Amino acid sequence: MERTLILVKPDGVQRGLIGEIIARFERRGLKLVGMKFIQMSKALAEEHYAVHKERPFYNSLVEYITSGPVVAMVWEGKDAIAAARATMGATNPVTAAPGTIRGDFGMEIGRNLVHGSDSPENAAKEVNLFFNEDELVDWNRVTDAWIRE
Ligand code: IDP
Ligand code: MG
Repeated sequence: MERTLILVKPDGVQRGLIGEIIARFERRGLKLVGMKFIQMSKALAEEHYAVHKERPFYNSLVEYITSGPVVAMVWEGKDAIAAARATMGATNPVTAAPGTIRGDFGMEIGRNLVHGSDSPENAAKEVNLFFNEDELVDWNRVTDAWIRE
């Protein structure tokens, strides 16, 4: 079973899209195992986006992600990372497919509503960055037999 870190970014929160965004992961069949509503510090943002440190948009990215509260979540499932990223859509909302979160609600790459881990290695790092082990809930979902073969 794979886990992925998902963030509803500050634009998603400010625009009242928290429920809409969570619903898409939930109804897809991913299982929620952790969730918190936080204001990210600059230090947390810099660590989270450390891989982008040399990119020209790094400073504005840190500013964006710290500009208001975010919802941080851990979702679990078979191929959770790829499934979540497919549900999110392409990084640039203009080219993201309709039906995806970014394709349905976004207009610009710098306001693309959600973050999702992109590999098992980064997912493990990001989950640890945002959550302590005791904040992740191990629970049985009664519908699993109808979601997984
Ligand atoms: P991802 O969020 O789809 O994984 P990444 O390439 O990891 O995309 O980029 C991280 C975030 O940086 C994006 O979600 C977006 O908010 C921002 N970003 C990426 N490329 C650009 C750009 O060219 N201009 C401005 N912001 C960008
Ligand atoms: Mg990324």
